[in-house]
Amino acid sequence: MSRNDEVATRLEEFADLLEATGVEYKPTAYRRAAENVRDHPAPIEGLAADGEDAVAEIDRVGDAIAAKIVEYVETGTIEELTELREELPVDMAGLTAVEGVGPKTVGSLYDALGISDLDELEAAAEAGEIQEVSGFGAKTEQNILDNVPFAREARERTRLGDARPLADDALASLTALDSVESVEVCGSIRRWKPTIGDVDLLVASEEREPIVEAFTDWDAADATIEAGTGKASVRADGTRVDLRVVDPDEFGAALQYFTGSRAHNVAVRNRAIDRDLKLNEYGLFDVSDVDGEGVDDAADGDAEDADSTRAGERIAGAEEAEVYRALDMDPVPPELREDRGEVEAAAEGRLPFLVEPGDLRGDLHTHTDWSDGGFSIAEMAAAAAERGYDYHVVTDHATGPGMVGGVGLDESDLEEQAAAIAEAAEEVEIPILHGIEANIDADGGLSTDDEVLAALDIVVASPHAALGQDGEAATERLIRAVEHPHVDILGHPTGRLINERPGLDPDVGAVAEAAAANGTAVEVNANPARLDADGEFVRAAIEAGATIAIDTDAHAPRELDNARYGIHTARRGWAETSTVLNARSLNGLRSFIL
Ligand code: DGT
Ligand code: CA
Ligand code: CA
Ligand code: ZN
Repeated sequence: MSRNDEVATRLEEFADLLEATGVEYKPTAYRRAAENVRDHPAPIEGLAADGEDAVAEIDRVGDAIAAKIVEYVETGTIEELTELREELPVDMAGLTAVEGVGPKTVGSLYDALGISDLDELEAAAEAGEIQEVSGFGAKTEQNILDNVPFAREARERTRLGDARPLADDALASLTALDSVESVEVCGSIRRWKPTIGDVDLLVASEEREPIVEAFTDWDAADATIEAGTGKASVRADGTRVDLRVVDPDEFGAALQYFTGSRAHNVAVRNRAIDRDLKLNEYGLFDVSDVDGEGVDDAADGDAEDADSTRAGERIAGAEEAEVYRALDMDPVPPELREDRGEVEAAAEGRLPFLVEPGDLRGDLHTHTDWSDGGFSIAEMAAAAAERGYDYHVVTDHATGPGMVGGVGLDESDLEEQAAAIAEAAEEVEIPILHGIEANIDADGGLSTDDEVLAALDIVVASPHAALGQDGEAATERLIRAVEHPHVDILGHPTGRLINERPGLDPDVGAVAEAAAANGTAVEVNANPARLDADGEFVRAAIEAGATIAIDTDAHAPRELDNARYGIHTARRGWAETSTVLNARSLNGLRSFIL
């Protein structure tokens, strides 16, 4: 966490506490200031060293807030914040993670019932105490009950998009060490799950201590949780990062073991047992010559420990792929390791030819400063060309419900934009297609007229409002949208925001069938806050025979690099290169969107 981030987080906490205690206006000022501090290009500690005036140069940071920032950078605390925390000793972040619970609600519930954390909130709701508080009713209480589990999980798990860059940073610093022979991420992050509990890293080396030491000294490590022989855990940016160091000849087996998932590993281990072999984190062993006593040299002697030995003849272990091959399987890509048929497929030689990084030829869902993007058509298209794409598609927002602040384009805006696109196309090396992101109404209609849609190259239709409707309504809504003759791509189908809101809960099989039948592609929105459709939805789409689009929904050039998250999410859904619309040539794309 940069110091700017840290200061911004403090200011936001300040704003929440002020709001909870009933203060008006000030909270908004603190939140705006926080946002600008977070985005400010210069390190805040440098400005603070130059004094309050330098800090107050940041947009929306007035003298009072600047003084608090300097106080925080100099002393590590803000006196007024400390007082507010004492006045309202609650887990604000945890409680406000519950949809519908804001700082004001937290303040009222603390005053009335002394509720200070998620567990107390849930218990009070279960006991029917919340509906008795003035200003609250049975409906609010039920909402709280429904939303606590989501909030709890959100507090415990980190978004892939936050954890992956952290893991990459750790990988880079470990790779730089002389004694490191190989290093890999494992666990859920290697399987590219949308959220991860902790980051797991594996190093192959003959040495232990220098690596553990370098790891606990890693720049991003805020605290060491534990450090032992060949094992350590640190906290970095609020996320736990586990490191294990193993011998190079055991690296492949350890990688297989610690990548998981547990269910996948059970299935693979059973194949080993069927062959009179033993698979554990140390290797794959032939135990046919080992008698019972020989095996039983583990510390505690219970069943699992008894298996965790190096007894027997090692037949594989240095390379992960050789572990699978020795079990008569094709090596299974990590994204598939969820025990959803991949073990059988690998044994029968019918694993999918998964889409790979580098397969994409263009991005089909991007924004510009014509709607809520921050960059011009030419800047975005040039960034796409720089990334080696063959074409670029601009899909700014259409007007409609869910579009706040008039960011959406109407018919005449789109005519103007068509001319601007033609002009921009002269400046960049790749063709630019003109599309739109239309809004899917609550009942599945589009808030853009057919003639307007017909004039465009490509139509992405996405839900932006009414995301709390029930599953049945959501299913009908999305089916109607994919049946629309002008819709080419169903954009971020559920509208979820990971760890923030669950989004729609449609019958994915039914939506997938409709998408396949109508020649509408299902988008994997690669924005790491979305990853929508998720792996399960993609799998349903693939099984139904639908086409997949992997889009970043970029609002800035660097967001085009989020494509990696979309690719790996599509892989979790068994998507092959051939089923990915934007892995096709421009001609292939054109014939699909006709
Ligand atoms: P997470 O961190 O909650 O997102 O999920 P994972 O899958 O990364 O789980 P984690 O970090 O607890 O452990 C990493 C992998 O190591 C896990 O996928 C499977 C393996 N593993 C860890 N502990 C055990 C264990 O006690 N038994 C078995 N069979 N596998 C384990
Ligand atoms: Ca993990
Ligand atoms: Ca772990
Ligand atoms: Zn959208």
